[in-house]
Amino acid sequence: MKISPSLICMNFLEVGRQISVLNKLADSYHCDLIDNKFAPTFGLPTEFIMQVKSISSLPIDVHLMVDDVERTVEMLLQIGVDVITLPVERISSNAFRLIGRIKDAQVRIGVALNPLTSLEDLTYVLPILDKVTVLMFDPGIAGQKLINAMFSKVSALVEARRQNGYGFDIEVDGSCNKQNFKGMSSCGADQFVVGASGLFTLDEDIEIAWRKMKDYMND
Ligand code: S6P
Ligand code: MG
Repeated sequence: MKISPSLICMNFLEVGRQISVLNKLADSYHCDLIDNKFAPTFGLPTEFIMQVKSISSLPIDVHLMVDDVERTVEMLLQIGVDVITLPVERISSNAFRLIGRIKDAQVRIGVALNPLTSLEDLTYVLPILDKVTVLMFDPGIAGQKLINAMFSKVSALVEARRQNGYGFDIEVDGSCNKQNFKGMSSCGADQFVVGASGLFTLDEDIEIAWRKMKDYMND
């Protein structure tokens, strides 16, 4: 099981302190990049991602929620991030070209599915992915209610992986918190993006917040 804090949910007045604590606890960082077109808000600036990179050696996973995927990928390859998670809904005309470009740069490749996107859209690409991210609610805004039907999407993905012997990780993003964690993990998810409800609002002190998160995960 791997835990990836969603940095857009952190306390920006405490970035340095929170990152220095999370560096010792988290498995990777999840950075939402949003263009206010694909999803209705703005995400983290690339400058922020570069600064986090300068004070951490944890893998940085960038979750793209943008229309102009190709241009954004080029920027991220320049920065040198570790994982790029592409929006399935925006890559249909050049998915294999784009994935090839990312793989050639030795960067791990994930795709994220909006709640309405079905797994069939991934059939031909699943064998070459490092990670699939199931969005548990519509993209862009933190703190929304989880869509229950997404649990069966996670289970179907676990089954597809088992049947075909694929190697991708299965990540859940959105509303991963005390209420939903057990359901997510019993469906077979192996990577958990924790945001406002699952980590950052549990306590002002990030170390205590992390402990509280681990408590509900181990319950
Ligand atoms: C949502 C985004 C997520 C959120 C995170 C919010 O579009 O992809 O990464 O930042 O999931 O967490 P929470 O606890 O507010 O649902
Ligand atoms: Mg995200």
